[in-house]
Amino acid sequence: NSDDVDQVNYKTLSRFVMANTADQELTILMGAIALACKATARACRKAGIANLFGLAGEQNTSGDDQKKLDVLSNDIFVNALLNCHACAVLVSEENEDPIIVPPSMQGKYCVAFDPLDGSSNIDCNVSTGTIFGVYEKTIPGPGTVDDILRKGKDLVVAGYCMYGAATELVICFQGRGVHRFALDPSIGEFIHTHANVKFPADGGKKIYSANEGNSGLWDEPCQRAVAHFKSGDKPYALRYVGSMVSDVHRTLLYGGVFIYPADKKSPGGKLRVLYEGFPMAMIVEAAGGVASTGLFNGKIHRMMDLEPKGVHERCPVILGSERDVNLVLGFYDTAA
Ligand code: AHM
Ligand code: MG
Repeated sequence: NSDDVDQVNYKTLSRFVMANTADQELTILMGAIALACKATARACRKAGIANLFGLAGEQNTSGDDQKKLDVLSNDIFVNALLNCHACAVLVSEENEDPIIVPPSMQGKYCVAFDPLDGSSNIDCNVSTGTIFGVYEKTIPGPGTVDDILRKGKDLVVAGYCMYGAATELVICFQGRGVHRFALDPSIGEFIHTHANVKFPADGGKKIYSANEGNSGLWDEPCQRAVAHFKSGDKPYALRYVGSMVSDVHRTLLYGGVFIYPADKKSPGGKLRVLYEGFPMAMIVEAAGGVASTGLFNGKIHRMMDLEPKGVHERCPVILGSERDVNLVLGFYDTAA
């Protein structure tokens, strides 16, 4: 039976990667990312026992207090990526400056990542995740920041790993198809569970996901969109974890819309273009959804077309099923 087949014929991540690229360096890089995800998953699972909850006593680039697990997961990712010899430039949410890989260890890929996203959920054992985007270097010579300040549509790989009830890795190669892998802890391997994931065809469940506590500070179209979701006899459900990976993952599988708009406190939005916006935008579009910024710097942008000028730049985020993202964007058209 199929269970027996599954126990002799493992559809591992490395097997999938080898079948989807002839580039051995990319295969090695994906191995390093998978290793770092597994090590981070283990750290999250053991955090209570290993005294890993709480603050590390430092602040990151945004002035946020760093948690012990933020620091540990960042060290895990930086070490794995440096030592796989496949990278030239690394950008992490937790490091103010890009890390330029020394020539003796340099490869041709550049990785932007948020090692442990969803900081506010770390200490109460709610799902967190890693988000990453991989570019291939196009300019010859040592790595520079220009190798990674690129549009989202140039990504070679977009992915996230969710540290939830199960550890799940979702990846997309060059916008082609979205694939889900679940960590089988008994063999320590990511196993391919779902190919070519798509949003539910009809837009799926009617769910909106936003930190509505900030709604008084949003622009008027977002306020009206959410008022619309709540109106009538069959209002939308509100679901908001507060970890982007979990909120986007649910949106992808069930449908609906995730919004983190600009607000009066943060006029550029909260989420980061390179390692939050772009990878999620590529995955969402490849799954048949829409990823937009809403009105941002005078115009509504397809998120993947943004051209970041700084590695920690932010943007507003409206993403999800075509039905619901277009519904939100429609309120910009009708704005006076
Ligand atoms: P972080 O990188 O400091 O964890 O912030 C990003 C997180 C996202 O995961 C999530 O979508 C958002 O911040 C939640 O923000 P808020 O707490 O303002 O709702
Ligand atoms: Mg983050």
